[in-house]
Amino acid sequence: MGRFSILVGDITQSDAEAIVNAANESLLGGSGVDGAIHRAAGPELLAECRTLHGCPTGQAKLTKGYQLKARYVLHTPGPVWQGGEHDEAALLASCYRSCLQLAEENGIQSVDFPCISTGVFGYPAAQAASVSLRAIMDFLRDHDTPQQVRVVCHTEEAAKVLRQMYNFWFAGTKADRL
Ligand code: AR6
Repeated sequence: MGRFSILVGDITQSDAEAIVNAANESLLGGSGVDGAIHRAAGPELLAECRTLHGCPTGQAKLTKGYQLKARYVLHTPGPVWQGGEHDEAALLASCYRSCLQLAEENGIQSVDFPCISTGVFGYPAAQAASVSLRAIMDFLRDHDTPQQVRVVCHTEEAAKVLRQMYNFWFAGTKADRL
């Protein structure tokens, strides 16, 4: 197994050292994966989030995982999709990078990501997949920590988009066809 993989599942059940929460700038919870993570972690997570006073889009903040299996949660507000010409790609890439940087700073060796911004925030799945893969693979190329990064997709369809994108850009598919 390499350092990177794509799977289908419920990120609240993840056994990674840290999971990423696709949050909003308030960091005070919401629907989607954010709601699921807060429900699974219990009320102490919200209590710690209240002490953080929010987080700008594209940045990340770390909390404990409380009742989750994951020891930590990396909270990052993704960009709201506004058609693609409002810095969405740079902000989305920055979410992935910020989480990985924070993981590295804290010696966290395994991180599971959801597909940030692709639900309520409306980022088209294929475009988000290409941005997220590039950001993750660039970081892994340049850093030894974390040792393992996974994207946990909620649906098989989302995983298929990511796998196709990964195979095209990073698994030699392109070179094989030349
Ligand atoms: N495990 C893995 N992935 C999941 C899970 C889960 N349990 N639940 C949903 N997803 P979203 P966003 C996927 O809407 O677009 C919240 O209200 C989902 O299928 O959770 O970044 C926040 O508070 C989708 O692919 O996050 C913000 O206000 C992906 O997670 C806003 O929504 C992200 O969908 C953030 O919107």
